[in-house]
Amino acid sequence: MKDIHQVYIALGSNKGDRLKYLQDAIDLIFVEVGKINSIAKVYNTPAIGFEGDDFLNTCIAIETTFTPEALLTKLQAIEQMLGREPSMSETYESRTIDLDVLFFDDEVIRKEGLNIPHPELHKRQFVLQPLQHIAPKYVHPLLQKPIEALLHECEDASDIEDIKIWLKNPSKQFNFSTYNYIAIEGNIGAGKTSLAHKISHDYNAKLILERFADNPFLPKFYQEPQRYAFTLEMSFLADRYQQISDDLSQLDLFKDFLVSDYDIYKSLIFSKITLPEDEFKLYRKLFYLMYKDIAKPDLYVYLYQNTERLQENIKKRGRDYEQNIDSDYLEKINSGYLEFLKNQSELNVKIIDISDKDFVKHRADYLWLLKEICNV
Ligand code: PH2
Ligand code: MG
Ligand code: MG
Repeated sequence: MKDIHQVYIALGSNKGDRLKYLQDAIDLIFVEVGKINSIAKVYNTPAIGFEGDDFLNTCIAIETTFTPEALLTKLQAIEQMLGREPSMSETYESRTIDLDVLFFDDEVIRKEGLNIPHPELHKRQFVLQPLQHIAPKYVHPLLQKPIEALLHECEDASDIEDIKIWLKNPSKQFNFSTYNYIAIEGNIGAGKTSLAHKISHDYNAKLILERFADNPFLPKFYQEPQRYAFTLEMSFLADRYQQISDDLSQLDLFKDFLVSDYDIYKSLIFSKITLPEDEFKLYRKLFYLMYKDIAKPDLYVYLYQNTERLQENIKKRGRDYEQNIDSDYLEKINSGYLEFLKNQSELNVKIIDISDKDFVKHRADYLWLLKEICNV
């Protein structure tokens, strides 16, 4: 995954429906920029540095993969969307919304138009007060003091007031709390692992990943399918069985649910394609013996991707032994999955067509996918 940066942003509004502008800005940041980790209380504050109506101010902690420059550009675009007018003078003016980057990891950036940490933040109650609420121990990378100390020392004596109305975190619209165990399935190259990673990171789930990388039979199988199919399927089955039973028995108290990038049933789907009939029958007997005492996911997500895009993804990730997979083989696997899913009455299955989406590249596509997964 790309580098994830921890960023603090100050929000202010002193024009129009101030509270709504703050909420709209947070909602847009969530969609356009990244996950919102925390939102401070909202304070009513007198305008500092110019004559104007009182502000509402708050701060948020977010995560983003953007560079500081790209982040700044995005935030300016959001200010514009929310009716911020370009400033005509050197002095401050009233504004519907102001979004300032306070900190970007522990970086110090001093460039034309890009000043991080924000050069004034330690002099302003309207920044320090909300910031202290969400990040009291965060150490200012230049002043080398935690926010709580900066607030304590701050000479700005403005009269600021907690308005006791809370802003909402837009990530709450996705409700994963009804699930204990979500399995993400899909063809080779559909993006199962990327999605499982993102969900586990964003929603505090324990991640279970298929350990195919160290399966010594996989490269051999792609070279000589007939010879290695049975061995390969057996070793996958043994491994998946062991992993799933281990992971499901060691519940992690600090995680909210489990998310895996496979479901054990894939063993049967693949073996039906790779094994001759008689071997498949033997395999199936063993499979069901193991399958019956394994916990099933309470949500089974099948990511449908078309063959062309699967081939592109397989190229992109560049695993040597995967480079010559036939499109025919991929199509057989897809049909195998769909055939299996059609006959599942006990599993809660969601088939999601992602053939015109790229949830790794576009956050909007990722959020669309979360909505598909969570909407019951
Ligand atoms: N922002 C300013 C100048 N003055 N005063 C308050 N109370 N709140 C602000 O957000 C604020 C300000 C420049 O951005
Ligand atoms: Mg400002
Ligand atoms: Mg600004």
